[in-house]
Amino acid sequence: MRIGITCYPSYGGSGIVGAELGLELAKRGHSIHFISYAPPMRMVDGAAHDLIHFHEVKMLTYPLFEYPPYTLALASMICEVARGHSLDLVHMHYAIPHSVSAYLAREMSKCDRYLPFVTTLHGTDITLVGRDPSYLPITRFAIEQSDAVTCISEYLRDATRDTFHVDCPIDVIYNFIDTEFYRRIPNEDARRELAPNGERIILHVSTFRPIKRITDCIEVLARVCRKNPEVKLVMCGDGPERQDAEALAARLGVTDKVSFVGQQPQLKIREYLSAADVLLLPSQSESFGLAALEAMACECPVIATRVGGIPEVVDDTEAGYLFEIGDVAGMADAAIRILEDKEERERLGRNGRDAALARFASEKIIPQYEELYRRVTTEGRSANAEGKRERRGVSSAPRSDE
Ligand code: GMT
Repeated sequence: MRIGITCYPSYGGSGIVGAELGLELAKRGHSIHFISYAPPMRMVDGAAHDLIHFHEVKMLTYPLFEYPPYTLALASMICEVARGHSLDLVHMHYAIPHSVSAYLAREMSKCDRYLPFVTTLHGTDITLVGRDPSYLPITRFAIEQSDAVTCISEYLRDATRDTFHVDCPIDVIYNFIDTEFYRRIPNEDARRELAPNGERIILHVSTFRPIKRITDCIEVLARVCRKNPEVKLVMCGDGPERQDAEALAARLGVTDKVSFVGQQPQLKIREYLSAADVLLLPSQSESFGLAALEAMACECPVIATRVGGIPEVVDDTEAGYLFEIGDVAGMADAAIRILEDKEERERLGRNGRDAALARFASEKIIPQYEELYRRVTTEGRSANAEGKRERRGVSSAPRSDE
């Protein structure tokens, strides 16, 4: 198939999933066209591949535009790429504004041919941004107009129904992981670099947004240090909360126990996960928790919050331990237990790896997307043959904003 993919090209989870999906589909022989304002991060990391193309959305800036209309430039580009490369469908990651652009592109192309679009919802496009009154009506419209909608966890599917009162089908397709790439590769040099005196390592990986509650990592570290000073916290990533976390570390007297290593490429993240004794993910909200899955694949136990889709990914007491939001005392106690007990670390690590292989391996998840694509393109072809497409059903359920 010839598939267009739009995602944010940044370090965020939806961008990673969109890019990785494209790379996996190309491995399976599909021709992939990324359409965005910059190449997706993981596409840059990944090996060049004949079947992978990138189309940059360029935008005229003009003094009249206080807010340049990216949605329109993206719609134009989707339309052009779809025509020029005979795309079978386009797949939008994160609804806002991508699915609105795809809707416009489908309308624009419709005299030629029907261009189906799939929307994958990732999290804050529903739970934070999409539910804001400024975006709610257009997000609901884009969801309803999608030829197929997927969510990355059951939690997010339910949140989508609760927030938007849509009754179109929503498939849950879990995020996936390349278990060949993400596996524990012991590397003593890397471990020594992070913990030169043989300290145990707690790792955090995120975008350092407020929703990630990274200051909780510092609180947990300070509590762990009181019991076991032989510990290091490695903070991987970057974002708006970094300064606050650094300031808190100084206030709590643990600056020398924490390393902020910045944003890192995949190879380095695998190295950190292979060296780490525990991954700490104290998020306020998480629709899936890709960092937890990456840790599990690398046999690294997970301590996380019991929020959103995390319990669907991390089996509490099997692959790690889950706590209420802000329960830094509970998280610290669990970390101390895990750091002190090699057998427990290995048990949790093994279980995490087994779960990653059994439930989230690319080989298990990518075919679900392929099946969905077959479905929407078959429906699209029949609509095309009829020369028209019935307007997609609009929900009759009561709406929270009406
Ligand atoms: O950061 C992003 O690109 C999207 C982000 C979000 O804020 O919605 O991440 C979401 O998508 C990831 C990949 O599917 C999930 O692993 C994250 O749990 C999810 N984040 C939230 O729900 C807060």
